[in-house]
Amino acid sequence: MQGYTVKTLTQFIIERQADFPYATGEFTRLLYHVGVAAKLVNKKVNKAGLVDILGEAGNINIQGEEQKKLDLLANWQFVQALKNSRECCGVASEEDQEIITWDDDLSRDGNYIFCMDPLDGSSNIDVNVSIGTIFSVYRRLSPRGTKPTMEDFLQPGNRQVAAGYVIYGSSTMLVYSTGRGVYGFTLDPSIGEFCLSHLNITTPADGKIYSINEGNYSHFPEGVKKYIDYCKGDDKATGRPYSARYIGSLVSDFHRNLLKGGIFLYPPTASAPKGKLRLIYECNPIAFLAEQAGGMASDGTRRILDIQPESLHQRVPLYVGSKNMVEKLIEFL
Ligand code: AHM
Ligand code: MG
Repeated sequence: MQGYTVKTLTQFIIERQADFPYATGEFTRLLYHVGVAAKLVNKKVNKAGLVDILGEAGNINIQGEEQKKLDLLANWQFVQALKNSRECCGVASEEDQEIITWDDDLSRDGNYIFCMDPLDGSSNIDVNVSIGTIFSVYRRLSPRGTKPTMEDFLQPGNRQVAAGYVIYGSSTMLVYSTGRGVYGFTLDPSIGEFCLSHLNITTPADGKIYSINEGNYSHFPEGVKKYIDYCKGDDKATGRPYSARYIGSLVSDFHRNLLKGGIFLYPPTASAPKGKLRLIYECNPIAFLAEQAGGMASDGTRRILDIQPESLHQRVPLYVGSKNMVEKLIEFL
């Protein structure tokens, strides 16, 4: 009989549990539930073209954007999974103005805080372009057995205990890090399991891709304009001109650049003077993964992971990717 050996996400996280001193299995259970929610969301994303769940749900989310139905479904699915895990005491989500907490004793006893963008890039849903879930995990600061407080959620990114994303693309992948390298798992739909496919991902120190919504060029800071001009310049020695690649879906743009080498930029613009992307559940997890893979993430002056958050839905400029490219950009800024 012919078969093939796979390492599933569940197996992998159980094996890795021993990496954490005094590991009790709580974190392992939390990640397991995240994997289950990702599979359920994947099923819905795949079916989106078939059933009538496409289109706008009619509500406006806290950022003033129209929420798509799948955003709401994904949000609900992850919140349920986190509640069921009993290891999470509170959730911050792009789709909810306030933090989510539960009243039962088990949840209040949970040690972890979960921050997420349940379905990022949702404007791409209707046109069959890859979208993603981004997440970030912290240990709570407030005592166990109590309701979490805002302070638990406003921790700088350097305190993340784990971060990751799920990309719903031509294949579905879950990529995560607990601070000991970055690992990628590809969903095998025939067995319904995420299987280890990318061991210890490292990103090239140099790349040849720049990713930015260049339509906003006239509104960019001077340094960013000059850097874009540099990317387009002709110089064999540095491999320029670079290629421009922009999907408009952060997870997909970051994932491609992570594997191939490149820089992603979301600078301040006239309509978004502080940048568009949210620090707590978009920039921090992406920055954590970038650094774990050997890359770099900055807001232009500060390391993203060292920014002290001031509010749940705060936005910051984001420059992330291959180390030498981000450093070069900072020279221009
Ligand atoms: P969303 O959270 O409302 O989906 O917006 C975030 C998305 C990112 O995925 C992407 O990088 C960015 O918005 C694209 O913005 P723009 O259309 O301004 O280029
Ligand atoms: Mg988003």
